[in-house]
Amino acid sequence: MSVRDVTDLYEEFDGERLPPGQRETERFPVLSKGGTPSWSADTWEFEVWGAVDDPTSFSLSEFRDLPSETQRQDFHCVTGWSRFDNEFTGVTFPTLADLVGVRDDASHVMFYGFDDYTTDLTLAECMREEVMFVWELDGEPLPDDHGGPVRVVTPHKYAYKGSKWVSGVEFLTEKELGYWEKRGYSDTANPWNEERYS
Ligand SMILES: Nc1nc2c(c(=O)[nH]1)N[C@H]1C(S)=C(S)[C@@H](COP(=O)(O)O)O[C@H]1N2
Ligand SMILES: [Mo]
Repeated sequence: MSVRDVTDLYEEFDGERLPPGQRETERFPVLSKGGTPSWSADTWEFEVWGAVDDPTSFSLSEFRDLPSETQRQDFHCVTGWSRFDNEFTGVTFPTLADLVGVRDDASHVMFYGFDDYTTDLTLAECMREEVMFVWELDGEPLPDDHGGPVRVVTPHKYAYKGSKWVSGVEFLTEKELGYWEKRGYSDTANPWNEERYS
């Protein structure tokens, strides 16, 4: 299976592979605002709504049947650790967006998690191949505490932009702030500019 390596995306941000103020860790720490929500494959549902032509909901098997790929990505947590070379398998944001048809008036996106998490990005920041909805890490099902069965990854941003336990995506016609963005974390979250707090 071929792996798309996007660990060089730091070049676009005129930075080093390890963003300023970060240290590399071999471990994969777990960071959640609360506990790990429980889920079942039978009732899991993912919804796409808002400024789209075809609002759609997916069962877990329908979602995993979407065209998928594996990418090698780095992961940067705003609290200061980075984990290199994670292999994530899933569907890219642009692929999902094409499927539902994004309306011309869509400008922003809100991601929702089953733990009542939310996080926002501009549509342009989402329409990148490395923004993915992933269900495998390093060839294994994504562990529950890392957001399984499906989470979002945003290697061009601090990792709070990637919702674990993702339950859906809303396309917005104006900006709204997510959980941490309302509580003082940066809305733009570029690790190479150290955009940690707003
Ligand atoms: N649904 C949800 N997603 C979330 C969080 C959360 O609490 N709930 N925490 C965020 C934060 S602050 C980080 S650093 C990463 C941590 O991912 P990890 O636990 O897999 O390391 O998930 C992000 N996504
Ligand atoms: Mo974080």
